[in-house]
Amino acid sequence: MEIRQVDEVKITKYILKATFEDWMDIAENDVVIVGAGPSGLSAAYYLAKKGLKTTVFERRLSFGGGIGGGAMLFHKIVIESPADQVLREMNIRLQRVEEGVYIVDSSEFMAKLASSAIDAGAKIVHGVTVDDVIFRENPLRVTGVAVEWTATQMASLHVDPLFIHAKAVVDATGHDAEVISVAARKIPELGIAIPGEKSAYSEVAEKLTVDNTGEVAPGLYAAGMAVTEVKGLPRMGPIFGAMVLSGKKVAEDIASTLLMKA
Ligand code: 48H
Ligand code: FE2
Repeated sequence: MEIRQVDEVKITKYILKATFEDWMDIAENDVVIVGAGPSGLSAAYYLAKKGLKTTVFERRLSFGGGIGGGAMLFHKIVIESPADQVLREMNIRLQRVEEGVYIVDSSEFMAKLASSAIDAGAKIVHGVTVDDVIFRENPLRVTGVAVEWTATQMASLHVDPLFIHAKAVVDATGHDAEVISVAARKIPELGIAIPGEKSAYSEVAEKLTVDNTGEVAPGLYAAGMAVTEVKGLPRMGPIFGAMVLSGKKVAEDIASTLLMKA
């Protein structure tokens, strides 16, 4: 077998050139999604499918957020209808356990969610933490995010972030609703009060989470567990239908706003 020989410096230059071309491109977006968990990846899939330029920033070097850890590290996740339709679209195999209730392998769930979002056209960048937002007055609006390397943050280095524009920012950071929390604290004019998530009540939590998904301030949206935190809703435990449907709903809300304006 003849393996093509590539000089070390060429490897360096190809990587740098392609990386910076990408960063130049993703400095301006239709939508920035913070977090590549189930809600963020579902949102990215549906937004990209509608032709919106969508970038996902993920703090870790992996996909799936809480999917991988499952419940107490067990590798099965429960999904209920109608979220099974979304998983079927992505060729994720489901095991029916009762009418409208299914079990899915966590590894297959996260791998196919991520590849579906990427194939639809979303860009996912790992190792980047969003630690602030950009805003404008008159009219008051969130217009983007501040990004920093996760590694820089872990090393507690004093490094300023870079700024990224987006017509819509989605907080899909999970239980802590990190982006909305920072916006609520640093831009009190937005009038965001965060009551915090309630204890488990799965039967009602799934529907409440999906129904309350959407815009929390102009330009700033909540999806997934960030919704329960921001709206004071109960948690549901390791059942993920609402996460996927919340991602789908936020994508539909944003698409209807952005595509109407266009
Ligand atoms: C960049 C960030 C930042 C940041 C966090 O936690 P997730 O899986 O979030 P959801 O809402 O899509 O799914 C929640 C689900 O996993 C869950 O925990 C459920 C259903 N719990 C129910 C219960 O009762 O406990 O994913 C969030 C992702 C993660 O990958 C984080 O690393 C990432 O966001 N992230 N990325 N900048 N500031 N904060
Ligand atoms: Fe959780």
